[in-house]
Amino acid sequence: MMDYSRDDKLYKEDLKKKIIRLKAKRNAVIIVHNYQRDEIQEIADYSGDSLGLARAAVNTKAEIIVFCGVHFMAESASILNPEKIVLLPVKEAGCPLADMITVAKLRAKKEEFPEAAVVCYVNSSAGVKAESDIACTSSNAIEVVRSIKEKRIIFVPDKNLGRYVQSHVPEKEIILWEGYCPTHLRLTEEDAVKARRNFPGAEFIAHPECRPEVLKLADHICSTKGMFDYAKAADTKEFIIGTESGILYNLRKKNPGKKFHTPTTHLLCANMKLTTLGWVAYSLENLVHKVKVADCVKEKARSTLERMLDITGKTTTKHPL
Ligand code: CIZ
Repeated sequence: MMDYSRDDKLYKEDLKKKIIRLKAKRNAVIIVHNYQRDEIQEIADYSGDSLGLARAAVNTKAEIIVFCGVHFMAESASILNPEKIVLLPVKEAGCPLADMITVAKLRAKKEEFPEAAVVCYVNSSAGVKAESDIACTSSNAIEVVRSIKEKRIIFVPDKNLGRYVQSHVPEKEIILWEGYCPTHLRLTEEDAVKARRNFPGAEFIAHPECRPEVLKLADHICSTKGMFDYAKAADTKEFIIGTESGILYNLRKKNPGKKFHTPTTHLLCANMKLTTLGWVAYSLENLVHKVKVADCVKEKARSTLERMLDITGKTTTKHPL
């Protein structure tokens, strides 16, 4: 039995070897969100945004999916793969944005606007998905909203993403929800101005969950997947990245000739950082924590996710170990 409280380099190497052994024994796959710790990115079979990871979960032949991310993501993987075991290594890894909406409050809003369609950002619970017509991620939100026949749309729960989508789809009337991502909100206009001053040759790429005054200062606004595509294709050699700083690991790895800066050291999601190598090994060894979705919402939430998957392209990146 390993002492999971240790944190030295040799111990981490031992843990990685143990994870590889356990993965083979369990026929498991490790899928990792872009915002996870560097040490977790290093053991990823697949890394990406929630849309890419949802697709990876659907396509894998493995029997067990170890989902290194937060609860709503693992829940989506489980909904889309009812026959597979989905493990979330740290059961407390939640999402404050997803917690800013409840099923009861969404039902009340639907009663207020009965003619409106409901689009839910994937950062929401299975219950909220079950009450919605279609899901979206930040990489396909505009495409999803454009695809809807209704003119009025209740967009939940991120108001900054909703506002950003509205600016691209003026023909729709978007009713915003008062939710936000506390990590992205921590990036202030002052931080962005300072970063632009400190790195005058860099392009500033911001995530649509950022404040509108920050988005006004950006050269380019996109999802994490969009950030990988943009950084790779651009002639520019230096970038300021306005999203959770875990993304810097793979941006740097995939673009060795380019420089990436965080505009502030505060862009850390505490929930994303809960997952460690120790927890992944523990999770595989003890088959915990199994993510289960209540039968009463599973089917409805699945249709909401599948409607999104049906209209958007393939986005997963494979990282062989
Ligand atoms: O969709 C995701 O995974 C999130 C939370 C952000 C992004 O832009 O990828």
